[in-house]
Amino acid sequence: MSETNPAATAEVAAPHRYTAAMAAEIEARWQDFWDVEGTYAAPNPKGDLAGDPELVAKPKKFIMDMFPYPSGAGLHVGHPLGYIATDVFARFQRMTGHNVLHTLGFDAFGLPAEQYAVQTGTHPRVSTEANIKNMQIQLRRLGLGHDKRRSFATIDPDYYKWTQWIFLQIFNSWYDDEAKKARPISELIALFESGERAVPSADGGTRAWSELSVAERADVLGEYRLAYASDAPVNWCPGLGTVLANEEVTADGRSERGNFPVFKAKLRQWNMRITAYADRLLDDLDELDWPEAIKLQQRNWIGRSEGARVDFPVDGERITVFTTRPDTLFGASYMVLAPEHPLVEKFTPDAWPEGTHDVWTGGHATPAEAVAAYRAQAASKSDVERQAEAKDKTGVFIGSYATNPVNGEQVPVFIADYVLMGYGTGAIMAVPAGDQRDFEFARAFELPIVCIVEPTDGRGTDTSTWEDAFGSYDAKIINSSNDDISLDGLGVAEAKARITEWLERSGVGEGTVNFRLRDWLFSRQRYWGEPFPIVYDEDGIAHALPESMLPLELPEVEDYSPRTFDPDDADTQPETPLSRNEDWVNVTLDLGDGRGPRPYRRETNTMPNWAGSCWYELRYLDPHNSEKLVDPEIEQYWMGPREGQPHGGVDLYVGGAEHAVLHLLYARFWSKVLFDLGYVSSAEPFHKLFNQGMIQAYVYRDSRGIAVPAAEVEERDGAYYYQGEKVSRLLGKMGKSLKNAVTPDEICAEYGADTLRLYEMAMGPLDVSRPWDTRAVVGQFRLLQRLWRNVVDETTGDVTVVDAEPDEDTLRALHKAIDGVRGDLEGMRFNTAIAKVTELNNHLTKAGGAVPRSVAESLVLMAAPLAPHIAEELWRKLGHTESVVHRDFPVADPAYVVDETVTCVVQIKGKVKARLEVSPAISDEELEKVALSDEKVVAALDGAGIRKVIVRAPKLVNIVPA
Ligand code: ANZ
Repeated sequence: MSETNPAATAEVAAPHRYTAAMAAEIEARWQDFWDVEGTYAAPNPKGDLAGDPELVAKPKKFIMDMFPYPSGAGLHVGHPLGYIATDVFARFQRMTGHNVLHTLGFDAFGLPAEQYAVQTGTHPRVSTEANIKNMQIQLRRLGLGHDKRRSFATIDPDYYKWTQWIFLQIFNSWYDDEAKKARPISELIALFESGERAVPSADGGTRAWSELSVAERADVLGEYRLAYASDAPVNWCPGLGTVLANEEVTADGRSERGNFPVFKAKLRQWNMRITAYADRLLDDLDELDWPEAIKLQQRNWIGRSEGARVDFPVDGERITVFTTRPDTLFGASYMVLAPEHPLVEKFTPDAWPEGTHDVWTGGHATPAEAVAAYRAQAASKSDVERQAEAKDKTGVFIGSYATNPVNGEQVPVFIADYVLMGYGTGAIMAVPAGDQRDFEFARAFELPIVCIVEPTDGRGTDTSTWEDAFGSYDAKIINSSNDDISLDGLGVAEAKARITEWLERSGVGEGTVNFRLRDWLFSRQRYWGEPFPIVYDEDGIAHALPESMLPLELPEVEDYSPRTFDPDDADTQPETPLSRNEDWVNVTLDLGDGRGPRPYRRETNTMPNWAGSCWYELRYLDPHNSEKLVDPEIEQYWMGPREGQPHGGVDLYVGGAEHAVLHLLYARFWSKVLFDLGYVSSAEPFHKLFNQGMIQAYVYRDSRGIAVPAAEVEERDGAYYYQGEKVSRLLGKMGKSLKNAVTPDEICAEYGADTLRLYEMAMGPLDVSRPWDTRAVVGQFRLLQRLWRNVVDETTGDVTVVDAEPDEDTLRALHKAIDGVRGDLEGMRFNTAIAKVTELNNHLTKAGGAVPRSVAESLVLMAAPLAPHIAEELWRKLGHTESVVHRDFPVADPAYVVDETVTCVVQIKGKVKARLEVSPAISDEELEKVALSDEKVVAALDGAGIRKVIVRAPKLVNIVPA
């Protein structure tokens, strides 16, 4: 799809025309100038970045992008959409009296660099730093007004020193449920020592802290620390040699990458106790200015459910279940444990009880055999697959019965994979009449289905005729009474309250809140991540490194790849790359704890790639501080709470919606810990969040379905051809693999960065996805050419503006534009702002003649946030010696903003009786009032009553007299 490039064909007759060559020259010159001058430096109130006190005294704006991963592929035009938007916004804020902090760092730990290292032997640092350099060059060309003094990469030891430091603060803290905040672990130890707080023990008895061994104390504290190591069932993939996140496992229990089997294995892993913050993470969402869709995703992810825990006795022991519907307890006709539930062995007898139903045994001779076989089968499935709705329910009876506490009935206990160990208590009471999964299971295993809710859909109470469960919350409870309590006739909410009260009174259960949120698995068997600042002594007890030993730098290793194993050998264990450097792993250290130098073994896992992005906003504030993570006064200045932002935070954070739960939840959690411990005044990292849409691109495929280079496709009569062969066209993602990537460099070379910026902003509302169309870019280039021509003579290069008063028409056009553009930029409606600038520019072009200086200057100022290079150039040409960047944005004169009027015709019985000058925006009601009170109309009606008034605002009123 080639075309003639108007920019390239600069006419000799117009040597001062705005062309691609001129844009390139202007842009490079101002970029250099801004760098040298430090135009975008945002002064701090103190410290090494302190500066201009007048600027510091202004209200602040902290405007941030989700920082990029420096990929080897570089940027395509989709990537900078958000960066350009925040830049336009930041520039506008600078021009409206704010001290603006806007910068960009790099999120540089992560898998791709490591895989590249495995393949090529290049150290991940080398390839990552090269990628960062390349990206910096690409970004610089866009004219982004970043304060470069504040940029960093998460792989810089000066940065990850503080990531490790935060880890230590989290490790050395516990959550006080009463105070509802994190506190230093030393305070918990003091409470244990003084006896103010009982030391928990597994058997429920009491123990004195002084009598515990060092190892026992470590174990107790491990139950409280906000960062703790535990043996958790994780997805272990021997074929890849690593554990995987749930999202990396396919529906049939294999690795997304490589298609190897994945097993559930218990491995010692680091976790973050994010669950302690579930309530606060939920509550504080209310006050954030975030898209509702993202808030909803976080709420669902945290998943607060109110319900009850109920104990079902079994042979003197008990199984505790979590249910959201304790009101359905009378309908619980069997129980299910997750296959991994620790009580399964205990309740699995040697032989099947007398009269065990054949379908319950799975054909196995003994319960133990049945359990073992079923467990093996369940272990090879992912949680997602186990919960899949449309699958046949499987399970097996374990040979024991429990007692339903409300009616004393003996109910059989099963294991089934639809019950997950990681949720609630890992055990359920099954109510087939009310829960669809239980219903399907009951049908498959021929279990009783007791009707305990009166169906409202006419199906009747005979469950043998039902085709599915009746799960409604708007129905009455039936068949639910014992000697002590009756729920019959109650609605769900009331029945829940009543039965919960009864459970508590009878000592068999209690009301409880359950969260779907799980603790955050925080270790990876990887090389390219932050090392843990943790060492183990000879007894295997974990110790924190003292702050003086940070940063703990990544050691060199010979081989970055994970060790892989026989893919089918579930009994293997991962071997971390860091463990291969024995000199680094085994060390003698004096931790300063009074124990003197001792031998230790370092932790050899690394942190997940989310760690570095959990707190980077704070480091932008005070990037060179070697004493503190961030100076409190500086943090307070940029992030502290203020009116309308009760939890403080960044004023605007722009990024993709795909980070709804992971990054945004983790970052909120770390903020809250740092807030509780008194290191920051903001309890939330990001006050306002905005999700930009995606730039999509057409993907062209040949008859085999293979993508062909989009740039070489030709269009003929609505069909598309590549090398003469017809190809299909579909809108998709942009990327190298789809052969449709367009780079910002290409567009900058062809038209300049200002054109690219305008085009990206003009494509549509920022939050909507839009297709890239290279052919349309020229439209914005032409706008800039016209803007240039309104100020500069293309032949002589002279400035053509005149010191004359603009005419009334132009004044109206100007002030309307100012008013509109101001509102649009503030509201991030960049596309409509550009439309208004275009309209004004066209008005001037059409009016012909020289443009009055005052109008030209306003126009340039309005264009400055959007197209900063050409604006800076024109501003200087207009005779100014200071940069346009910090000039005041024009303010509209309200006298010229009011709409012009339109003429409204008032008819009586179809005859024109009056003409009114009214606002084009007048409402029907208002217009009717104005018309009926008009002198001429009153006179024409001459006291006659009115039968009907037909109003078509703003142009017509038709009155029908009585
Ligand atoms: C009895 C019952 C009757 C239930 C009924 C539902 C409907 P939410 O709302 O998502 O929190 N459940 C509890 N623990 C489970 C586990 N580990 N694995 C699978 N399912 C589990 O879901 C809570 C409900 O999911 C609980 O309430 C329980 O089933 C089930 F008419 O108990 B219910």
